[in-house]
Amino acid sequence: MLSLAIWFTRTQYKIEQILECFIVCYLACFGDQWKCDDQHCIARAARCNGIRDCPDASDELFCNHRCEPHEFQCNNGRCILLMWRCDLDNDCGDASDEANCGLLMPGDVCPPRYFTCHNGQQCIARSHHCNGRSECGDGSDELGCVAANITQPPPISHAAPLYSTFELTCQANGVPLPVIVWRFNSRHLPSNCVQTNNNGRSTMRCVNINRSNQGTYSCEAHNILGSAMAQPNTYLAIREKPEICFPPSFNDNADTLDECIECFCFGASKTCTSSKRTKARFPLPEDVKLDVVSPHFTHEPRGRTSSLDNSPGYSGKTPTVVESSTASAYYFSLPSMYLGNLLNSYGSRLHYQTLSAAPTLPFSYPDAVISGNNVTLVYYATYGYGQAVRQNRSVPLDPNEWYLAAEKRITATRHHMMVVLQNTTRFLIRAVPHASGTGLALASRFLLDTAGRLDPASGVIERVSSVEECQCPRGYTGSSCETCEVGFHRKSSQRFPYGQCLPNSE
Ligand SMILES: [Ca+2]
Ligand SMILES: [Ca+2]
Ligand SMILES: [Ca+2]
Repeated sequence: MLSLAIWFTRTQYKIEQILECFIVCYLACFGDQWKCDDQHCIARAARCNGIRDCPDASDELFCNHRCEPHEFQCNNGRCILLMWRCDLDNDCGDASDEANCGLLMPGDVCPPRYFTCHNGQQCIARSHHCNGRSECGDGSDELGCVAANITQPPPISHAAPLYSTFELTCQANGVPLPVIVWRFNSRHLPSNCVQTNNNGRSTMRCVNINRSNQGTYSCEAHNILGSAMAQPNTYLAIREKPEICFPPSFNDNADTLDECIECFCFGASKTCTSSKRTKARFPLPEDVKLDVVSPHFTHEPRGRTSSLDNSPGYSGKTPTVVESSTASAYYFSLPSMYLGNLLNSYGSRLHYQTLSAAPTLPFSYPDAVISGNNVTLVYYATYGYGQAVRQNRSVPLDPNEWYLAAEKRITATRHHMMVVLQNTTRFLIRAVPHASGTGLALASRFLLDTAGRLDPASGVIERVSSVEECQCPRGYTGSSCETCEVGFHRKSSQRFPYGQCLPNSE
């Protein structure tokens, strides 16, 4: 049973609707016309044309004025706060802020523009919700009032190709539900961008973007108790190159189809794009102790029986391996920081320096070894070790430059590299003899490039386009769907060589 007060409000609303229809249907101007303040109709094109067309000249009022993004432009040209729209107060003067406020839907207790008191017995004007005075009999219109605040800001940066669609989302909280507004370079959004709001979540979408869309997009939330600006703002960089690769392949950096990389996604998806994350560099702290190992290779020129020797740990100061290095190959074993899931470094490089290396090496041992998931890959540098005090070296995590350790002549594939990087258990860098002839040349200043978060201070917008970002089905997570969600487990089968994430109940 509806209370008498609500029945009265709803009946009043219906009479208003009929009245409004009467006005719209019989008294309003036609669609291509504009209504003067004195109710005359003039051609829409005559508004703000510099000529007085309305008897009261209202068509030439507020002409060079555009309201701010967080304001509503009344039909009479005035600007009022957007949050004042549809709150049952005539803020515009011509009541245009109270028109087109939606319809009473099935299930609604109170009509649009009203706040429903919690007891369900009363409707009050929305302008009275959280206004500091109690209008609901139960005081519920002043309960739980919270100033607008941003709960999920848009990302700090985004790069999108010319003529593509660019989308951002921003989420806000507050009671009353805040109005969310987007700005571009602190002003109105460009004409090819629109925003849609749904229950505190706002999506801003720009279609067919061009060079003038490059700049800063910001999100702000307003309600009667306060306003909040999202931090950070999003900087959109327009990439001039057109898109070449489409699922099931990707690579924002490709110039030709040959450079497209297949979506791997560990067999769970065929839809992926280049990672939207920007390049980060992870340095290895200089005080980290590197172990020295001497692994056995199946194709080693002179067979060694042990797979790993018992070399003492490397202190990072004085080389402790003093035997002649001509009979075997020694390697610095990278610590756990550079092991585990390295998928975000696919296609990137590991940089380091060698100090005072001996110029020549007797055997063609690999310069780097990487293992994971029972696959071992080896890398041979195309340049030798110089005698310089410091020589910059790097190892690319690009499969085309690696071989299968078990079969020296077989080049690694994307499959091999992805499987290794999913859970890297060993990453070795060749330790070469010191120029003095005793001990090993130190390796230092390790840096691993990866798709990480952007350092806000650097302002660098470079992206790691070789890393995939897959659209994973339910149950999968990770940029390459490489892990199962909580509540799921991985099960291998002939049809799913990388395993399938199944609910724990199955
Ligand atoms: Ca005019
Ligand atoms: Ca109003
Ligand atoms: Ca109130």
